[in-house]
Amino acid sequence: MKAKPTMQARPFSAAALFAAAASLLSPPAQAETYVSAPRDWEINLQPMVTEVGHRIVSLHNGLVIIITAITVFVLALMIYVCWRFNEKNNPTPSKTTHSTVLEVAWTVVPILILLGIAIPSFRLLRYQLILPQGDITVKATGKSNWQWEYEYPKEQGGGFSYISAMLTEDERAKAIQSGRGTAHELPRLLAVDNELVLPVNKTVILQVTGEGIIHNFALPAFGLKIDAIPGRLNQTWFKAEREGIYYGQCSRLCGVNHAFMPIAIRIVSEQAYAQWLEDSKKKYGAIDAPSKIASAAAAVQ
Ligand SMILES: [Cu+2]
Repeated sequence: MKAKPTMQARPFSAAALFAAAASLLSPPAQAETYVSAPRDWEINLQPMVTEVGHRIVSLHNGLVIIITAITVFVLALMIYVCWRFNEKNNPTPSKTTHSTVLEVAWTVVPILILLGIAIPSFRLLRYQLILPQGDITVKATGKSNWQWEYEYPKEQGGGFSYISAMLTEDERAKAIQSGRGTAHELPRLLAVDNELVLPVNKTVILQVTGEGIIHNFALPAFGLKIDAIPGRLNQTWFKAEREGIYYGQCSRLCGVNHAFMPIAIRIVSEQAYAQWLEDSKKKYGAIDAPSKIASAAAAVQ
């Protein structure tokens, strides 16, 4: 499946023209990278790449069917009542004030509908909230200066942490020019300087916390959304099925730069991940001190 463009340039936008020109000048990327980000005119959920995401989509689709059926039923009922019981068609109105059968029915039927929604909904929550055995643990901290910090534990070949910040217009233009990625791969207001890099088809345990203010780590294509609360360690998990760049954003109103703290996760092959770990240890300066990441088992209990 080929990736579709996620952000289409608005006509006559100088920045977009510049970005397009820059992408033409940049050396061609080795292979097209799948990019998951909001698209123009998108009305549905983003294509999902995790099991939790697939389940969210099927629950969502089921709910749309139920909502549509209820709306059509109520509308049809109202139209029928307006026509059948108006003064012309029904000159002598009935004096009925109670109908036990009807009252029981309109109580029991909604209860059954709600139960039908609640059961799959709680099943999905359970699947989402009970952490499986993880292959990799990483920690994301929402900082008080509206940036994310990612930490890789030493026990898994990491032992470093780094800050991930949104690229400004200038930085983005430079990144495109330097061939780091195309305009499509580095969307405006979503591309960051240092992405969270993780391997494909591995269960990742993600620990999320905040520093100073409450943020929220949300990644639509993973069906992932979890609060980053100071003094609290939240945990969630995902297993991405496809390599690519996945964009999300802080989803808790957290202050002046709330709109400018995107989340970028790059899912790569296992070999590329091992290589990235090695390079990053040099780049970010691995420390020998024990990792600040709590062991998953300790945090669960
Ligand atoms: Cu935030």
